[in-house]
Amino acid sequence: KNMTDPKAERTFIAIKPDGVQRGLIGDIIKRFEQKGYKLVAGKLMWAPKELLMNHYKDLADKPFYNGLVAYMASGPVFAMVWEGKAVVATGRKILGATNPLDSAPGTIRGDYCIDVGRNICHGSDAVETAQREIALWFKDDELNDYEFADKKWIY
Ligand code: 3AN
Repeated sequence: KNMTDPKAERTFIAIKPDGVQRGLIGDIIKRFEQKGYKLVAGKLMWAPKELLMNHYKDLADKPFYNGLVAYMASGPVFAMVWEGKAVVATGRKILGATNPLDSAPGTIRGDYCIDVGRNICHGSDAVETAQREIALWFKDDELNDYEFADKKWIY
């Protein structure tokens, strides 16, 4: 796989326990699919605390860190890898601003939530972060390498 191809950019998107509990998995997948991104991996997973602490290690000194890890461990998460042109930055736009009070209507957070501590979804904030997070949440053989049947309508 040619990872310098911009179309091969990948991001880690997770539907947090509140998103799963509220039945938003289908809606969130739909938004990435209809944009034209390709689902590379997906699984429902009750994440171990150690994985979540590692995932959020850069936030370890924040006052909300323990609560964040407890929230993420409170039920299963739907973890995904999405692929396509500028998917990291565009994926963040689809999610909306971290604080749902700042997220625009039409974004996932803008449409569905009001509390930063229950903001439904996670998306990698940079290409390097995405690589780290994908490796943390998925084994190599869980990442599916395939082509869309007819790409000319998407790119
Ligand atoms: P993002 O997830 O949009 O990259 P980060 O990395 O600043 O944002 O925060 C990671 C997660 O930590 C957020 N998605 C949110 O669930 C939680 N979080 C961020 N700020 C706060 C806060 N002030 N209070 C509670 N939880 C927070």
